[in-house]
Formats: sequence, C-alpha cells, structure tokens
Amino acid sequence: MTGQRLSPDTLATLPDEVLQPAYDRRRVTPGILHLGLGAFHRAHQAVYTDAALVKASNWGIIGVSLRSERVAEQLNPQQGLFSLLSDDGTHRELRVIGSILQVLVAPQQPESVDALFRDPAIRVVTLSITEAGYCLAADGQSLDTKLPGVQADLAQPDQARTAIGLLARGLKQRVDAGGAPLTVISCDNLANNSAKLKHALTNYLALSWPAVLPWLDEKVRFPCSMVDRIVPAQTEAALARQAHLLGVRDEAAIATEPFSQWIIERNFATPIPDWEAGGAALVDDIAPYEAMKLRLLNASHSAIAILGLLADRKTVADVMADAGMRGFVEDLVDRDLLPALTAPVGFDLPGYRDQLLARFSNPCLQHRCAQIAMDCTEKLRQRWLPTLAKQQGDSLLLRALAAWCHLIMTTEIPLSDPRADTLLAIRASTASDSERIVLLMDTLGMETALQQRCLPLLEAHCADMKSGSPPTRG
Ligand code: CS2
Repeated sequence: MTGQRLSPDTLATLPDEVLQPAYDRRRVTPGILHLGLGAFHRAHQAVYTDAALVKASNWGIIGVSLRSERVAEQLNPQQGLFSLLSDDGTHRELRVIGSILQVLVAPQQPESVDALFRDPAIRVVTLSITEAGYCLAADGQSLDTKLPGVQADLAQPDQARTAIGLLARGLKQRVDAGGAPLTVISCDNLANNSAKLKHALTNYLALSWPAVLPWLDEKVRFPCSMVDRIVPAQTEAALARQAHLLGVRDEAAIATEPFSQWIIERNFATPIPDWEAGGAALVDDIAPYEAMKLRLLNASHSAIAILGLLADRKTVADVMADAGMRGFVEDLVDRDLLPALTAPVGFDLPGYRDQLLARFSNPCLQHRCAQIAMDCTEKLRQRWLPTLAKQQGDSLLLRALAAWCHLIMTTEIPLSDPRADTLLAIRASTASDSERIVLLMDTLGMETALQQRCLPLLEAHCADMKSGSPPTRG
C-alpha cells in the first residue's frame, strides 16, 4: 500500500472494478447545501445526486458540518471524492462518488455558509442531523425552547450553533439577499420530518427574526422524505479494508448495504436534481411509507439494539445469529409490528419483511448495537409509541419497552441521549421501580391513558428481567 490518498489525481490508478463518476466533475457547480455530513448522507443523498449529475451538472453538493472539522479534513484534501462499498456477502460494489464539492465547518466559516444561503444558485437544502437535531419538545413537533443549545442560540441568533438556529440564520440571509425560493428536505428518521422541521423553524423564527416568516410561507417548501439504508459509523478496520480494495487510502470511505430507498413528497418550490435517475421515487402521499419504515425497520432495530446491549452482543448481526433473540425479533415483527401497519398501495409488505430480516443479518455491516441505542428517548417515541397505542393487553413490544426500562434502571451501560441527565437521575434514584417506570414513560412523551394501561405489564416484565429472564423466544 502506498501512502497515496484518493483524489482526482489518483483516480486513474484505481482497479478496473471500481466504478467512477460517469460525468465531468470539472463542470459541476453547487446547487445543494447539505447540513450534517455524517456517514448516512454520503451513502444516501450523495449517491442519488451522483446519479443525477450524469444528466445535469449544476447540482453539486456543498456540505456543512455543524460542529467538528473531522469530515472536512477527510473530504477536502480529496476534493470531495470518497468511495462507497456496498456489500452483503453476496453482492459487492465499490464506487467512487463525486457529488460533494466541498465541506465547510459552520462554526469556523460562518461567512461562507451565509454566502451560500444568499446565492440563488443554491435551490435545495437537505438535512441529516439525527432525530435529536430537530430540538423538538415532548409533543414531538414544537421547538423545545428549554434545551440549552436552543436558549443559547435564541440569546445570540447571529452566533447560532444548533441546526435549527443555523438554518434560521441562513434563511434570514436569503431574505435579505432578495429571497429566492428554496426547497428544504429533511432526510432524518422522523415521521412527517420536513413538516416538523418547518414547525420548529417557525417557532424559532417567531422568537428571533419574525419578519422572515411571510417569505418562508410563500417561497419555501418542505417536502417530507423517507430514507432507508443501513450505514454504520465508519471504523478504522473498515477504512483499512477499503484502502486495500482501492489501492489508495480513502479517509472518507463509507461501507453500507446494497439496499437503498428514498421516497420524496412531491412538493417543491424549485427544480430538484433528477434523483429518480438514482432510484428515488416521488409520491403525493408519503405517510404510509414513513410509517412502514419507522414502525417496522427502525422499531425492530431499536429492539435488537437494546436486547443486544443487555446480552453483551456487539452488533445487530450478532443478535440475529442468536436463535432465541432472532426468534423474539421475528415474533415482534410478525405479531406486533406488521399487524399495526397499512402498507403503501401496491407495496409487497411480506417481501419487505423477509428482506429486512436478511438485511439485519448482513455480516459485512458490523453495525454496533450501541450506535443504534443512542438517543433512545427521541427514537422510541417515533418507532414504538404509535404501535403501542394501537394494542390492547400484553405484547412483545411491551417486553421490548421493559427491556429499555431495565437497561436504564438496573445496568451501568453508558447512555448517549439528549435527555441523558434525566435518565441518569432515574438510574440513580432510590424510588420504587413502579415510580421510575412512570418517569421513563414521561420522558418518552407517553400519554397518560397509555401509561396507565402499560404500567402493570411493564412492572411485571421488569421484575422478570431482574430475576434473569431476558426477552427471547420460548
Ligand atoms: C438505525 C437507523 O441508528 C438507528 O437508529 O435504526 O439509522 C437505520 O439504520 C436506518 O434508518 C436505516 O434506513
């Protein structure tokens, strides 16, 4: 292995089987601003945009990192190029993606970010900032003005650091520069994601720059989108593997699965790239797709992650390799999650179910349970509560919820969550299990009637787990 890095200069040295951008990158100009440049964006929207660039070259992406310089350091020396490995042990493809032109680091380059928001050539803003990035209150849609980050931004909106604050500041810049229309698309795992973004943003603007609101209503559209691809955080071992396949080092390399889906609500204020060329689908009613994805894939994913942490299994595939836990997940899907769903018209739900279980078992992904178990207070309310609200009596989903309560109340497993302080206080509290379960249900935003129905069952399941019976089949 040479010390060379992936860049336009080393593309010619890559092995023949590595796919390369099928367009002239020198002609590509910025059209999309993306906030939150994690692994997911690089394995998803950047790939759809790469396919669209074959048809029109004015849709390059400028990425904005909200905090750290890490992604800028990975991508900028490679002029935005990175490689994407998709592999499930049977189908493997290695491809260089060329759609990202540059990465800015918001706290260090605020003027450059402002300039992009003012530029009418930027017609689309996309976001993948995680569920917690929306700073939503317990009602799941309005801005949580009690969050310290939101309070700090509202005190000094010109120095905003949260994604909502940065976006509000960018919109203010755009209005001041003439107010060209804009399409803003959330790519995070939230039902009604872009509508929630608009709601939180409207709350924020009302408290910071209310004069922006009439323009926002008239000239900005927020199409919701459902995104689906499993993309684990990158590890040094995976980087080394990819470098071996490429023959050069790629600091921004991403590994994912072959499966990918992007459904976008048809509701635009501007032209958009030809993302359909990459397989995206535009639909009028996105709600059934969102519900299916969140309440099936993400709901079972969270259950797998919690079971895995409790049973000391590292990855999703490790959990699926255990017959008892796999059986629990299959039963959870078949008995609880699927019956509570209405499939999108013409959608092969049984086929999706089988494919999903195979995706979870993909041995190449090495998707850590601890990564999925992050931010549970945001995730579980989206993923589990709508199904729980439809159920009567006991269920496997309640056993999964009890497993989460058990993890918080009785283990020392580290927590990474926007409400970690509350969870740690519940963990440390000497109150009864019953009282602590109520506090946990409150933290998830469960309604009183649902809490009352679930409490005795959760207590019983938590007691079972304390006496050493984990949720497995049989
Ligand atoms: C996962 C998702 O980390 C998580 O919470 O459930 O990121 C999941 O991998 C994606 O939504 C798959 O599309």
